[in-house]
Amino acid sequence: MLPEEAPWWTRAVVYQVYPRSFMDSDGDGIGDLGGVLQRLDHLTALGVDVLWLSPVYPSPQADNGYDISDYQGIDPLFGDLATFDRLVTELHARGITLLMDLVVNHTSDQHPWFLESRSSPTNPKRDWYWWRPPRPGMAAGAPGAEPTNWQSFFSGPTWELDEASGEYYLHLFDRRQPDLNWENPQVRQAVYAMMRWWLDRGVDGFRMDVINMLSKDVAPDGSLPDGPPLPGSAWGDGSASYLCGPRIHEFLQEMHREVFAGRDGAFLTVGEMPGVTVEQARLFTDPARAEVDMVFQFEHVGLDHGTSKWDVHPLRMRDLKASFGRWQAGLAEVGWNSLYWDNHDQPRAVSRFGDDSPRYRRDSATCLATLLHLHRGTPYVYQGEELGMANAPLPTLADFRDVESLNHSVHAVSAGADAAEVLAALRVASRDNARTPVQWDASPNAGFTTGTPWIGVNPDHTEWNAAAQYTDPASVFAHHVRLIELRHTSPVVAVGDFTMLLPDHDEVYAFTRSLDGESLVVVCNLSATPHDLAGLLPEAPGAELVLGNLADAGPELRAWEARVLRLP
Ligand code: TEU
Repeated sequence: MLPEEAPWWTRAVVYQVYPRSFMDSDGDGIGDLGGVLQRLDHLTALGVDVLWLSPVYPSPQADNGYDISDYQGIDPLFGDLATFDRLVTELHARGITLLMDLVVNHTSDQHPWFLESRSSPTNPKRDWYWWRPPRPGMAAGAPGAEPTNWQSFFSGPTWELDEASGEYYLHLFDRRQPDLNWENPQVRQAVYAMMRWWLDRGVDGFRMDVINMLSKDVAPDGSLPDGPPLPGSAWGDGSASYLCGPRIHEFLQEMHREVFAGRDGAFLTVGEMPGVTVEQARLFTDPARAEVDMVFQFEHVGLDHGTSKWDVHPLRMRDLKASFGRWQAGLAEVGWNSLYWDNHDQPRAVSRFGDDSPRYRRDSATCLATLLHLHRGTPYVYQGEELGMANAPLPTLADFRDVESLNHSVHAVSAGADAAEVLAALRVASRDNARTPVQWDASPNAGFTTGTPWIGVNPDHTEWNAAAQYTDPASVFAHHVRLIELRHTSPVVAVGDFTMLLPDHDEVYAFTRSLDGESLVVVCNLSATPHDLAGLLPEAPGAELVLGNLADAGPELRAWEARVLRLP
C-alpha cells in the first residue's frame, strides 16, 4: 500500500470509552456523556483520532448496554440526545471522529420488537427472532428439550423457554439478549434505517458488535444442528453454525450498499469478530468487496486460555509471535486489522501480559504499548490503559458486577466447582478488571464521581492517576503520546512492511518495518531478564534511537525495555 493511497485510518489511533466507567458528571456513581464532555482535553492531549463509544442507548443494562431496548435514543443514565449532539460537535471541533457501538446480533428482551415477537406465534414480528419448538418428541421445559445443545457465551444453554407459547428463543449471550433473525429482510432494513439515522446525526461510523455471528447456518426446513460436546460442560459448541455463517458476506455487503454507499464523508467500520480466521478477515476487509474497513479479532487474547477463558495459563511468547506474525503476513497485501491488548471484555494488559509489581509496572506497560503500536494495523487504547491501570483487587464475589462473571459463578458452583476456586478465576479473568473507574486523580473515588461508584475504584489510584502523569515525561501517558505522534508522522509505521525476527525467542520480541528504503527495528524485552543485544540481532552501526521506554540505552536490553531504531 502506498502511503499516499492509504486510507486515513491506517494512520489513526482509536480510543475506547466505556462510558459507565469513564467520568460521572451528575454524581449518581455512573459515568455519562456529560463526563465524556468534561474530559475531552484528555483525548486531545493524548492525540487520538477516533473515539469508540461503548453503548449509550436505552437499555435495561443487563450487559451494561449491550442489551439495547431502543436503538434511536440515549439512556437517561448517560444523558440525552441534546448532550449527545453536543459531544459530536465538540469532538469534531477537536478533529476526533466518533464511532458508535452497533449491537445488532441481538436486542434486549425489553426491546419493543421482542415484546411484540413474544406476544404470540402469529405476531408479524414473530420471525424477527429465532423461535423454535422443543426437540422432537420432548416436552417443552423437559431437561435437554432445547432445540439445540449450544452453550451460551454467558453459561448455560442458548435457548430460553417462553412458557406461554411453549417455544424457545435463541440467545447466544444472556437470556435477556435474544438474537435477531437476519434471514428476515425486514429486520435488515430496520437496522439499516437506524444506522442511516445516526449517520445523519453526525456520527462517523460503527464498531460492530459480534458482527460475524449474524448469519446462522439454518437448514431449508428451519432446523439448526447440535454442536460437538464441550469438555466439562453439559452443553455443546454451536459456533460452526453461527461464526461467519453462509450469508455473512452478503449481509455486510448489503449493509454497506444500503448505509454507506454514495454518502459523503470519511467513515470507518470495524467488525468485531470472535473466532474469525485470517482468511475470512481478508475477505471481510478487502476494499474491493465493500464489507468493513477492519476486523477486530481475538486470537492473541485467547492464547492464555485453557479449556475455557476461566482456565488461564501463562502466555507463551512463541505463540504470541506466531499469531501476530500470521495476521501481519495474512493481511500484508489486502485487508486491515485492529491492534489491541485491552478492551472492556479483557483483564488489564499490564497485569495479564506485563508485570504490575511496583518495580516493573511502568516499564512493562510502556513496553507492551510500544510493541503493539509499532505493528501494522490500527492501534486501540482502552480507557486507563494509557495510565497503566491494572486489574482491580475485587476481593469477594459481591465486588463483581459483570453478567458473564456472575452467570459463570452460579453455573460453575451449582455444577460442583469449589467456590473459592471460581472466585480466584474471576479475579484473574473477569471483565470487571477492565471496568473499574478511570483514575483521574488521587482524591477519593479518583475524581470519577462525587457519589458512590457503581463498581469499586481501584485503591491504587492514589499513586496511579492521570493528574500525576500529565506532568511526568516518563509516564505511561507521556509514552502513549509519543507512540501516537510517531504513527501520525511516520508512513513506515502506518503502512510499512512487517518482518518478524527471533520467532523462537522466549523473552525478546523483535521485528522490522520497512517502506521505500526506510527501515525501523523494534526490539522489546518482555521479561525481567536483561539480554545482551549484540548476540541477538545483527550489528546495525549508526542506528538511531527513534523512541525508547528507558533512558540511557546501552548494549544491554534491560528488563521490559523497548526500543524503536531507525537503520541508516
Ligand atoms: O463481546 C463479544 C465476545 O464474544 C466476547 O468478547 C465476550 O464478551 C466475552 O468476553 C466472552 O468471554 C461483545 C461485547 O464486546 C461484549 O461486551 C458483550 O457482552 C457481547 O458482545 C454481547 O453483546
